[in-house]
Amino acid sequence: MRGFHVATDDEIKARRTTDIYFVRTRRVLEAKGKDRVNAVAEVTSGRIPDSRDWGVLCGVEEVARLLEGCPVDVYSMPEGSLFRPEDAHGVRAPVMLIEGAYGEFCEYETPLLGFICQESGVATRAAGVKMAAGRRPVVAFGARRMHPALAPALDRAAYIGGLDGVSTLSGAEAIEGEPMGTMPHALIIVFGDQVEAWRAFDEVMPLDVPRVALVDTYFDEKVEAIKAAEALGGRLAAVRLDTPGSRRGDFASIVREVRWELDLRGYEGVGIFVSGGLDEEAVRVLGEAGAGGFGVGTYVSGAPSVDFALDIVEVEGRPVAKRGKLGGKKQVWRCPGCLVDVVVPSGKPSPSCPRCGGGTEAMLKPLVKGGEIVGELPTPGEIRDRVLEQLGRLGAEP
Ligand code: PCP
Repeated sequence: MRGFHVATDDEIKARRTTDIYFVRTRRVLEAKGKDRVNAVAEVTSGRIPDSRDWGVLCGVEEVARLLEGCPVDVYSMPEGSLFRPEDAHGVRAPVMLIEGAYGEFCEYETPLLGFICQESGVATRAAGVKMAAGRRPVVAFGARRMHPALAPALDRAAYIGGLDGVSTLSGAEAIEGEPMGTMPHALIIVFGDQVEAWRAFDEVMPLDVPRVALVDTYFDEKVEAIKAAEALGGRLAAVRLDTPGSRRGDFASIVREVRWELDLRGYEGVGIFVSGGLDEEAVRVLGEAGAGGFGVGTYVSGAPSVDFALDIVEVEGRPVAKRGKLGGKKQVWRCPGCLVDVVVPSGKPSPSCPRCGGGTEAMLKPLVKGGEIVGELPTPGEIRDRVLEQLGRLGAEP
């Protein structure tokens, strides 16, 4: 009897989360002796949510694990690669290719797309938030808005996209880091007194836990922020504002006021951390108003998926395609400087960059060969660094 309504690793590997029409397709092909037909399929995106022209590819490691043991070859852009739906000439740019007997990988389409559609959606929104925050830290607070079974995956995607930390224990494990957080209103309400609660937190928590006092439970944020600074002095790292919507009004002005009053009293070293219903624009505006850190939940963990699709483009070496797609196996060549892509048929020479005339690099790299994982699977931290480096150049684009 299933405790929670989630598929296990074994069920996902056993294609129990596939769509029935793939099971029927395989049966028909087997019955007609066509399941061994060699096919090349490509994964492309239609559009990126939030009218962005770029996305962050996430979920590649899980695709490798999904197809491990399946006698196919997979080529993929590395996890954390920025991708665009089309190249510089408007040609759809594949982020992944699968090659083998179609009957072998037919039923993996659903879970494969599930991994990269949702996680790339989350990683892309996280990247947008991180670009808005700049150097100010952003922590993923969104696990409570999603099914808990997804907490490690969504926190990992948020971190890979550029967020600086995650709030759940399983998410922290997934990124090989420590969970981050402050204190909930519940702590203050149980104590019935802010100062008593802040002091108890300071007394009980190990020294490596930053003292971030929540300052919006009962009184005005300015008043509580000053109280917290006076109560904890030099041990107070920051105050958190999670002002309820009914009292939020002009949140930037509230942040500015708290900043002013703290500085006036010599607490320039006390940061201001804000959370609650934040999106990219709010992070940008509140950062300019003096906020030094952010907790972002729903906007990232509930990000819309990227609409990746998997399409067969070659059968037995012959180019094929449904309407709207281009036939034949392809390679995506990227100018490492300009991040501009050019798609050409596989086997053709590498083109020069249409923007700077410089050389280009092949983006679709071997990930799985005959069911064996051959591609590099970097750590989440290494992938995140790669994302931030690319975002830096994206931000610098003319
Ligand atoms: C929670 C947390 C963030 C919210 C949820 C998650 O607030 O502190 O503010 O972020 P989102 O709004 O971006 O989804 P509450 O549950 O109001 O408060 P508490 O911190 O006391 O749990």
